[in-house]
Amino acid sequence: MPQTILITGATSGFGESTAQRFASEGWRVIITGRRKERLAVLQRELEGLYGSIDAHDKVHALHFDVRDASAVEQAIGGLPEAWQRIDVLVNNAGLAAGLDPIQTGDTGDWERMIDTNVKGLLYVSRAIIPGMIARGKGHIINIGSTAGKEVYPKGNVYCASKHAVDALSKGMRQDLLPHGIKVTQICPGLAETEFSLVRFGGDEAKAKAPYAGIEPLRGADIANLVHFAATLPAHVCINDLVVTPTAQASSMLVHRAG
Ligand code: NDP
Ligand code: 8X3
Repeated sequence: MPQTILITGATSGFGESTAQRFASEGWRVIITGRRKERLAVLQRELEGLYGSIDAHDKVHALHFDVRDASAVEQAIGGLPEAWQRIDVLVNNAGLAAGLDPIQTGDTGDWERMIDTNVKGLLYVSRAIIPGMIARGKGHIINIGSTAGKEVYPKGNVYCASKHAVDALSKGMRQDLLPHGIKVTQICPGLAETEFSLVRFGGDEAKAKAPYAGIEPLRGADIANLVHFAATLPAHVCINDLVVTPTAQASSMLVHRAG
């Protein structure tokens, strides 16, 4: 029986690339996100990767907002029996909203980031962990950030939310230790996805600026690392993995061409 992976935020960026990577390796993939249309398109695309007549059993789409605790519970609790055994959970859904000094930050942006990046990750994990405990096996892969390792100017609340992911990854590893569940955190630096477009409210010029003059990370780079971490022998667990473009030494130290 192939293994099953559930990926939050599979409608773009790291999550979409991770779904493509695991589907192309024959895993059963549960894709989730808020954008229903994109989920439907991705589901069809992924089903095409299996090249077999039973592709319809290989991809399952769940449509929910990770900020809505009862929607999370209903979606995951209501999974058909054949999809309830989740071997790997990738807590990837997340965002930055705005880049403002603390004194002028938008409180709505703060709530979106904390509710998605911290509370959403908790709700999804809470819904999936009991099944992993019952089976004595599982792997949780949290997508943190270099912003969870150091704070940069105007990054305040986004950085705080990713520092929370760092703490929760450690806390999960401690609490789940007796249950044989692996917990890995992957912390990327600058990566060109829809992340900056979301952060800057759709302003394309502002969204391109962080990646100017460098070769940023791409979704496929992170998907490779998720796959690597998820396919190590049972006795080996990567705890924490920080990955940046070669042109980046820290949040504020980036070597740009030109
Ligand atoms: P994208 O914007 O490309 O993807 C974000 C994904 O999260 C989308 O699929 C989106 O789906 C989903 N998402 C956002 N909010 C919600 C929500 N409330 N409920 C459900 N799904 C949600 O960005 P990335 O791929 O770059 O980001 C993925 C993760 O990686 C985030 O946690 C981000 O903080 C982190 N990260 C990103 C880095 C970067 O430089 N790009 C670097 C380090 C970490 P939908 O809108 O359909 O719901
Ligand atoms: C995303 C990396 O540096 O844009 O988490 O905050 S950064």
